[in-house]
Amino acid sequence: MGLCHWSYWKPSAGKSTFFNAATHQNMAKIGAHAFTTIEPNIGQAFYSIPCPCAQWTHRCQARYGHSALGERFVPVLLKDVAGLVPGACEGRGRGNKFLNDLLDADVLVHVIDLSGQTDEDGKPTTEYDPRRDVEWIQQELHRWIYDNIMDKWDAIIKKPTKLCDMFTGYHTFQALIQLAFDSTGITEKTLLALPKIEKPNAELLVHKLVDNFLRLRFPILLALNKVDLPDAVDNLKKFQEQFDDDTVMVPVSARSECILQQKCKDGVISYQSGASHFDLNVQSQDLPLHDRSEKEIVEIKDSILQVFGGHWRAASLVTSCESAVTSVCISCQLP
Ligand SMILES: Nc1nc2c(ncn2[C@@H]2O[C@H](COP(=O)(O)OP(=O)(O)OP(=O)(O)O)[C@@H](O)[C@H]2O)c(=O)[nH]1
Ligand SMILES: [Mg+2]
Repeated sequence: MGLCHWSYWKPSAGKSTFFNAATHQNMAKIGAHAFTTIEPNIGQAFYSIPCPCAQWTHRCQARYGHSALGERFVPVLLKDVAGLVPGACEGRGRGNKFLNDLLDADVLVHVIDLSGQTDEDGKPTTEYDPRRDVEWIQQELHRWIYDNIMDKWDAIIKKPTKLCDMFTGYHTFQALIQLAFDSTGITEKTLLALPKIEKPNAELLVHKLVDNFLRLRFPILLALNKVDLPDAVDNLKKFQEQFDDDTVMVPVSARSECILQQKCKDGVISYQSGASHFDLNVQSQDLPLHDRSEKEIVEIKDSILQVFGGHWRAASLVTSCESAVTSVCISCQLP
């Protein structure tokens, strides 16, 4: 099994729907109200990497985990956790229990409701700016680690090397912690001088250190969900304008993907996840399709597949983050 990816964040953003689509199962319960998920759902998803045979005329004969397009599927563990609400680090919602649930993750998938129809607590609203979710969630993560450090500040001042130990509890390795200190410019000399630094300056240094640690320890993917709803396209433009190329974000409609997968299981269409089209099966063309059902897949074709191409980009999302993790490992000179 490869990396662990935790699909997370505020209630009703579509985390469980995303989980079901990525794992090709209907395991997670979905609901139009906040906190449908309490206990985490854990399942296996796949991402694709190019198989060497993609460059040959003949495809290799791998029996499992191989597509006709010359891709290999690599398994990853995906976990769908309960929603996070602002103030979690002060105990709101499931509080620190939620944050502690994240510790086993290698990559965090931030599922965002791009339609702006849910507020930060997951309650129905209109015209909510989903970019705010990126901010407050990063603040929650930041405060979780920052507060843990500052709670022990008196002890750290007495023995400054203890500051390094404060990061060992986040299921990481020593080289990554070292990299966070290096990128903040904290040397052994800086550490030893810590007791003499004025408190506000020390706080600034710790904020910078926590930012660098978070960036390295928890690469984040933004899954911009519900792209099928009104306002989502306008909000997508705002995201593209505000965030730089280093931010990994992909528009998705987890609900549409679940519908296409189900229609495929029912034999109505032929469809491969990630493809930019589906074919109506010859046999089903003769069948009288249920009106609503037909309308639904025609809408997905027109508003999702034709606009966003192969919209189900969980695979490429994960691949992008895999490279983020790999680059951290390379920077840390790990195998
Ligand atoms: N239109 C649309 N609705 C979606 C999409 N994904 C999820 N939903 C709907 O959003 C609502 C919440 O979905 P869930 O997957 O249960 O959300 P969640 O984030 O797991 O919610 P909690 O477990 O309560 O934190 C449900 O009514 C879903 O049908 C999507 O891509 N498009
Ligand atoms: Mg859920």
